[in-house]
Amino acid sequence: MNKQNKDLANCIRFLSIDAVQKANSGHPGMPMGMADVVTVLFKNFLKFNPKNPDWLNRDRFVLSAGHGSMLLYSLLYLTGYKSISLNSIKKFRQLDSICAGHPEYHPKTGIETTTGPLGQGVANAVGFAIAEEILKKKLGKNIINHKTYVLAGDGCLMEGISHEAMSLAGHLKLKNLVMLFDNNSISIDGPTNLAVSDNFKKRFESYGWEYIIVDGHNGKEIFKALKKVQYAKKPTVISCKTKIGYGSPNKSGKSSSHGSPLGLDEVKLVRKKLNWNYKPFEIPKKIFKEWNEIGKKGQKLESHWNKIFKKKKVEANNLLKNNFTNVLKTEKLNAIKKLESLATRKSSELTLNALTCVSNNLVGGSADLAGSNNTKTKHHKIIKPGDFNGNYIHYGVREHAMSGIMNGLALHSNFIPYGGTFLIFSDYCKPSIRLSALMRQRVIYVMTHDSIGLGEDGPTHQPIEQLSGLRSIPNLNVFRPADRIETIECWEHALKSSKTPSVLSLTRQNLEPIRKKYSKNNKCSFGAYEVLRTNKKIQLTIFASGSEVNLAIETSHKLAKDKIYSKVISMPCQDLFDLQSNPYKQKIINETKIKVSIEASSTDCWKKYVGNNGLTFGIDTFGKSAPYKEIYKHFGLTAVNIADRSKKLFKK
Ligand SMILES: Cc1ncc(C[n+]2csc(CCOP(=O)(O)OP(=O)(O)O)c2C)c(N)n1
Ligand SMILES: [Mg+2]
Repeated sequence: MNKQNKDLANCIRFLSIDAVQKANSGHPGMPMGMADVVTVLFKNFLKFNPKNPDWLNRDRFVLSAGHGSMLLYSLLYLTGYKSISLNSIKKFRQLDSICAGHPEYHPKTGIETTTGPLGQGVANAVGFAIAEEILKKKLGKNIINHKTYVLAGDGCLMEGISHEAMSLAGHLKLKNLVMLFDNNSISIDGPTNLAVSDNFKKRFESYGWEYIIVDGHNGKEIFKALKKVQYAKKPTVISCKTKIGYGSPNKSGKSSSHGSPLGLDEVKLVRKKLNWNYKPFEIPKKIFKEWNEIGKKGQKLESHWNKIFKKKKVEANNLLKNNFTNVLKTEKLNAIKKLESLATRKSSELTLNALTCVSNNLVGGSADLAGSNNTKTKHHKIIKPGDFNGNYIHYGVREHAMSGIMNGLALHSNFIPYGGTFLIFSDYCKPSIRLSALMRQRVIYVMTHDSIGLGEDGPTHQPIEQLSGLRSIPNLNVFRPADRIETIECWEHALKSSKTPSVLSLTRQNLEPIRKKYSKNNKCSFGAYEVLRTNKKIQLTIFASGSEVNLAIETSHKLAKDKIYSKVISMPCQDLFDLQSNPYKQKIINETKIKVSIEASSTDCWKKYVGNNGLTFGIDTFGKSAPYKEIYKHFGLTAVNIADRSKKLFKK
């Protein structure tokens, strides 16, 4: 590194060291090790404008190794982002500081995504890169032509999600994706050779990536590699041989610099070693100015870009729009005209069929289950290697990466990604679903084969605890529609929820229609509503969702014959119901003392509705391998059994 770059990089090092020291917690090693690499990237290559962090055509910089968050905060502060002040850096890891322990996504801040769970950022970056390519096709390459850089560590690359995501990236030939691999051969437990002996070069090359190895402290080598990737034909990894904790006489190259403050004595020694004669948090004016100049370069780039964009602004804005209301209204009317027994996965396909007829930014896909999840319609165009003129991604059997990639697609601009798998495999998606919710991203998970109703595939494929688990994730709407109309309404709500991801839990088996009259209102948006009442005055409330609403209706009629009158509440979304006004909730829940619930799944999340006097009909063991009607019988999920047992509640 030349003197100027060394000074610039040392600003990052010392801000990181000092912030971690002050917080008395955090990870100094990575920022110290990668400071040289990111200095060259930000100074010479990265296209960004701190004055407009959300500039559409900016290069995306994703810090997948989120524990090195101080590296990102230092860069954002030094280059002039308003979001990060020196004061917030001094409050690193403190309540409500933007400089949180791990980067937390906020629009217009320069923090592109929430990272920390290792490997997620790699999948997000693949999503950004796909989004860039699709948008480029839509708007033209003089308007969209940015790169996505992702900084990943040994940990990210050990995680399975990175294998999935990088394999797909190579297959699709995402040439604008660049990984900066912090190849320091250290993780928490010590040297990585305790656990890994991958040949990285062979690994990346087998994915179809270009592999460049550089000394991560040699400015010229870093520059040369970054220059080369500007003309890449494939995704590229720049494998940066670095020293974790660079500059620390006693801790560099050791895992002891990974995740704890260096300690005041060691910090003094680092200052001496790197010849940094400034106080904690002090950035010498001259170097600070240089960093600021680097930040200012982007303003010119963006104003030049704006001139080109202006000519196409109306067209572009139209292309970025999502308008579904009319399509879905027509779809509801069509459904009423043709009432038939349908699986909700099929109803979802019909809805998608209508949605994909009109222009919008839906990007569909499935993890190798397109035909089972019914995610692909005849209007879809498939995204292929090097050909992004499409709106459907065959993710392959890569559920985790699919979910992380969808987060990237949603974060990038105005795309609404949806992706399918079996509900049981939501467990393979969970870490990314959680991040969709935490980041408030409109990602739609289409999860079919949602209960024992899938039948013969047996207990390995029959979800039991999945719905309960998903429902307990904050800011995630879990929908389980009961028929075609409900499926349309759940899709509508999911599409309109710009700050909340959704799971659509759909059946494999056919269901009889429940809603037979057109209603303008989206009843599913209330989370729960009445679908049947056998008398004006009732003694029993029966809650059910999805495939069990019909069972609830059958049970309710059966009980009426014995003069036990009830109402049936379809509850397609517990999360939304819990947000309703108190009077609405009281009306639904507290009309009768005695309540039962029916859902072919874990009964946990129904207990709060039925209370102590009620019964929950469901399954709290593993499922069974058999034709589905037999499994329902086996678990007592029949109108006869439920009616009999409910009746007993009145004899006490
Ligand atoms: C999914 C996940 N598992 C475990 C962790 C805990 N963790 C944080 S950093 C780290 C080691 C990462 O090693 P590396 O990427 O090489 O980072 P370095 O030590 O080089 O900074 C681990 C295990 C995590 N953040 N995410
Ligand atoms: Mg490492």
